[in-house]
Amino acid sequence: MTVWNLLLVFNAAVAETRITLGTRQASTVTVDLTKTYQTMDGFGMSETFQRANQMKALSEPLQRYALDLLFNRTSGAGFSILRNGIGSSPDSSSDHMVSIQPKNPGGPNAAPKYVWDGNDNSQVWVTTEAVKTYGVRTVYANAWSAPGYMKTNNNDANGGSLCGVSGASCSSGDWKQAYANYLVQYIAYYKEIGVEVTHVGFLNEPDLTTSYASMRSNGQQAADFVKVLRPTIDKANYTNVKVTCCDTEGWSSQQGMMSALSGVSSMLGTITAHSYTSQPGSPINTPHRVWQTENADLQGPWATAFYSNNGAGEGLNWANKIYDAVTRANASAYLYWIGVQGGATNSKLIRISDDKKQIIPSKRLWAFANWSRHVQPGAVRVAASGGPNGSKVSAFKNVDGTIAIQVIQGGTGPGAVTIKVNGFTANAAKAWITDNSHDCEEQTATLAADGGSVSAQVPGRSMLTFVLEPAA
Ligand SMILES: *[C@@H]1O[C@H](CO)[C@@H](O)[C@H](O)[C@H]1NC(C)=O
Ligand SMILES: *[C@@H]1O[C@H](CO)[C@@H](O)[C@H](O)[C@H]1NC(C)=O
Ligand SMILES: *[C@@H]1O[C@H](CO)[C@@H](O)[C@H](O)[C@H]1NC(C)=O
Ligand SMILES: *[C@@H]1O[C@H](CO)[C@@H](O)[C@H](O)[C@H]1NC(C)=O
Ligand SMILES: *[C@H]1O[C@H](CO)[C@@H](O)[C@H](O)[C@H]1NC(C)=O
Repeated sequence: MTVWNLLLVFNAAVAETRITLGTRQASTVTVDLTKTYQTMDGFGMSETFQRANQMKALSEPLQRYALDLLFNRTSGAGFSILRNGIGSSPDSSSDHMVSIQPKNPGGPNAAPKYVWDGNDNSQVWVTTEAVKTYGVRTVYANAWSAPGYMKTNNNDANGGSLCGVSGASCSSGDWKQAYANYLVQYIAYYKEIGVEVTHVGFLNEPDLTTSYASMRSNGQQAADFVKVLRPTIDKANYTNVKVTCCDTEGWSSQQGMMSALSGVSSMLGTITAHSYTSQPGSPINTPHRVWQTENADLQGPWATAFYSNNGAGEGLNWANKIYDAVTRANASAYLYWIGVQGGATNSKLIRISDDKKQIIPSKRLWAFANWSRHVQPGAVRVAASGGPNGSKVSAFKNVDGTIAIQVIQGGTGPGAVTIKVNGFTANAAKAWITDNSHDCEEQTATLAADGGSVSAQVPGRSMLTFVLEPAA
């Protein structure tokens, strides 16, 4: 018998085994480290619009538990990005974010009258904890609007535009430079307390007018302001702070603003978009990293399941949404709307009970955890293919050399999975499972004797994360 005949026999035997074992047959995920995609910045959420005040009002043990669930890489989601709101409101009533210059100083050229309460609606507390206790390095400060007196409608709510950008002239004058100075002052206040703001945004959903802080802008108007903001930030020596744009309501509306922004591309750092009116299904045309900065199941009744009836708030759905943004739309970051707050909707990942005596994490949090604990800032996405029928697979090479692989099994069939990373020898491997009954719990992963592959069982409707350590 020749070698070729032997191989044929071997293959026939494998085929037969596959038929016999059906869904229990091992399937292989192949990872190719030579085929690289985007670099990751991380995963995160926000505690803005006074949600941080709700956290701060909890008992001390519950505060710690909530912070651990958000930022701890061992016992929580290990989030690496915090998105803060830069206030624009004249007061702190209701859930308003108060401005650092609540009153008009007397025109765009008057000496500024900044006011800093050192608290920023408890965002100073959350940010300091995130950065100093848990090592979060990416702080995104994002304004929903300029203060009312800088705008065409003289109100920080209800839309209106920044005075001085194309098509927005005001009798009070051109406020572009004053707004840029204002944003730099916000960065400076955080610098004074030892927190580096790494990204700054001057718009939120500029394609939507709302009864809360909101400011309209098209691409041209955003470009007009970027031309003033970037040099103002540089002049203040915050040259490492990246300017983001534009946190549109949906992915395709952001794509629609890109051509008008092309003239200021070199002044932009990161492209940001939300997922409410259109989902991140394809890459935005830009040389910059792209972040999905806000999404949530805003109205759905509070749901904690990983999988129940495919409801919008279920963990498996969120594992899939993150997968789509990262693998189909090239997103370098994925942020939920709110981390911790009270109330009966799914607009947050973790609920404060009505009596404020409990903190209840949903499986959405653990779906995020499967990504954010193991895909660290700076990780590069690499090619991954294969996996059990009905599954989605992705893989990343971390800066420390470990390889993180996600297998989302949306189908009901359980099975064994073997991971092969081409050209990589592992000396250790771990796997963690999340499903209806597990929250990122460690699962047995078997490393082949030669370090060339690792295998584990994947139940139906679950998500498994593998981490492979390189041999020295
Ligand atoms: C994906 O993003 C990276 C930057 O993070 C960029 O270099 C690459 O061209 C993008 N790919 C596509 C298809 O847009
Ligand atoms: C994170 O959680 C682990 C496990 O509970 C704990 O030992 C560790 O101290 C926590 N880390 C921080 C920074 O609080
Ligand atoms: C920025 O740095 C330069 C060089 O170190 C220094 O001369 C200048 O005063 C700094 N400007 C501000 C606003 O801190
Ligand atoms: C994969 O699952 C689909 C339905 O979920 C089924 O139609 C198809 O035959 C399956 N393929 C294999 C190779 O089992
Ligand atoms: C993924 O989430 C599940 C719970 O939904 C959890 O059991 C599992 O430990 C998570 N895995 C990781 C790596 O965080």
